Amino acid sequence: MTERRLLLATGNPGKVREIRRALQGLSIDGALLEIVGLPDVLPGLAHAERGRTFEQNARAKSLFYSRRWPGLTLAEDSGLEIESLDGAPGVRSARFSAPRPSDGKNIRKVLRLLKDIPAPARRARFVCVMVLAERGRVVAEFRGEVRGRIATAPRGESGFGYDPIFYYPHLRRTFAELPSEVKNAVSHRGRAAARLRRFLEKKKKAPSGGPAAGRPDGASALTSARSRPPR
Ligand code: ITT
Repeated sequence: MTERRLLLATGNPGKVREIRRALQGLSIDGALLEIVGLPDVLPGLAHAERGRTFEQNARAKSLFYSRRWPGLTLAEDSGLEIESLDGAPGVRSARFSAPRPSDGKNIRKVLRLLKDIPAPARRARFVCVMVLAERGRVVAEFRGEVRGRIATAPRGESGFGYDPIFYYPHLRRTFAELPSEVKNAVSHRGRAAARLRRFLEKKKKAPSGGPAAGRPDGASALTSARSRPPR
């Protein structure tokens, strides 16, 4: 029997919440898309990240888990790029304060490194690359970005990771001060997920497996969602 459940292959609960919300209510072939997480179906399995780009890491994660799961598998790699730090922490965002990283320590390290940098030069962006794979093959890739600035002190309680110091000028709030549906509407992950959602909606209507049919390398489906620059 065909596996109709989509595996959301991430160990980060913040990502799980946001991606579930972005895909909620999506039905494929008349049935509501069921999303399962790693602890539900592949407990105890972990994948070490080694790539130098978000694309490499997202592909590697998605392919790794898709070889162990019979249905569609979605993984994503994301992070914060700070202009005055030459793009750091980038793909090292989760482990920026290694050896025992935490969101709090990561934030403190960023604030320390930027302590003499004035507001206009604190430009940053969040990037998210999602890769949908099936049985060891990439089906499609989706990229989302959002531009903002690094605040001088943390503000807000929602979200996760660097949200308390990511200031989004269009709404004059840090991401941690936004309700999750508002963050999802403008964030790197929300933008990538909106593209994924449209792709899955089209895929179900296409008779022969969808727009990526015959082009499973995903290059044809690579799509990007960039934000407007900050005002
Ligand atoms: P998985 O690999 O299991 O998906 P991870 O947290 O290790 O989980 P990444 O390697 O992609 O995932 O690291 C992403 C990090 O980037 C994340 O831990 C945060 O520190 C940061 N980040 C990404 N998106 C974010 C967001 O929306 N808000 C705040 N921080 C974010």
